[in-house]
Amino acid sequence: MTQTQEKISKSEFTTLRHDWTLEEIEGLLNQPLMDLLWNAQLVHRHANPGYKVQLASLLSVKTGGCEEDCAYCPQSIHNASDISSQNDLGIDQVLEGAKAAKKAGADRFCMGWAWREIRDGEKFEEMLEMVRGVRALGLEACVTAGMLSNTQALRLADAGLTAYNHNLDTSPEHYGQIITTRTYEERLETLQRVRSAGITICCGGIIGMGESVADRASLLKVLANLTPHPESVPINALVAVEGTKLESFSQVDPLEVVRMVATARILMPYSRVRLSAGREQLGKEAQILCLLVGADSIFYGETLLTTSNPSINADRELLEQAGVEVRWELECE
Ligand code: SAM
Ligand code: DTB
Ligand code: SF4
Repeated sequence: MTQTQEKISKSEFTTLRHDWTLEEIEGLLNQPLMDLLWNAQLVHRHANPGYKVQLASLLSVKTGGCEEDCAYCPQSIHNASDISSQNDLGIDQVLEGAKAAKKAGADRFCMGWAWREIRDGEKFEEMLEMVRGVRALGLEACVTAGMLSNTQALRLADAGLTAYNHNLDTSPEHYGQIITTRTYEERLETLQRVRSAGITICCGGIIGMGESVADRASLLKVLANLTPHPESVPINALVAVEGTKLESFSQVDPLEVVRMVATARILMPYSRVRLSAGREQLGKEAQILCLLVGADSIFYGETLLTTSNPSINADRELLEQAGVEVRWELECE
């Protein structure tokens, strides 16, 4: 038995740790699949009894034209993706979207801005109003809009923002292959500002961008050693969009996503591990494995930001088949 397995089998499996080593995490990621699934399930069943799944809907408020050069992102001006120019959505449109998401059963409403960073002014005031409106509907509100200042974080907190999404995307070592216009350190500073303002952190990454298993372990190490752990951890599988620098990357093996989700669950027992982009390519069985071993949230609704996501009906069927509890009753109001 490896040292890691021994630790897990001693029913300390939901102890919160912030001192995971790279070797331990790689050991988990590389475990025989059956052992990893078993270990992750022990944690998942204990920390999240009932397999409840949070449904988070996404809406792109400001689409495309982003100055950052993220190699995977169709919204970057440095990529040649065909993002048809769209006007930014207004407060009413966003709140209509939030109402529809609530009616369809969503718990959280996430709003995205294709910005490198938040700038003060009319658009930020509108963002604050959107957050207030989403909260007034009784939904959790999440914003993803790039870097921010301390004052902006405090104003978002004051508006009632539940969570701020800012992903580390990959390991510190692989990061330079993917983004050159913003440093890893800047990302960590943004997360610290969000935390200091009292907003919960949604932070994860993407697999399938040419990284090694050691890179995946390294990303998970940074996440798991944040104190406290990020409250939400989105695990994205790359959606290789035409025109981006990663357009020719082949789809990641679904079992690699399962391994990443399972390991994230073991490392961060009480965080919400969100099975995020790339679900359409995963297939039903791999998604169910993810729900079994650690995913307790999905993005719900037919689009992510610019790419497609499984239909609401397909997700209802998936969750029903998996016997997973969700709150559909809202629809009947
Ligand atoms: N501009 C803000 C930022 O970068 O923080 C917010 C929006 S950005 C699109 C949010 C996250 O979506 C990225 O950090 C990345 O992890 C994920 N993402 C973007 N394009 C993706 C793709 N093609 N495949 C998988 N995940 C992607
Ligand atoms: C996250 O980690 N994934 C979501 C959300 N946070 C903002 C975004 C996925 C975007 C996938 C590509 C697109 O639709 O443009
Ligand atoms: Fe801009 Fe965010 Fe896309 Fe990077 S991931 S290009 S910051 S929208």
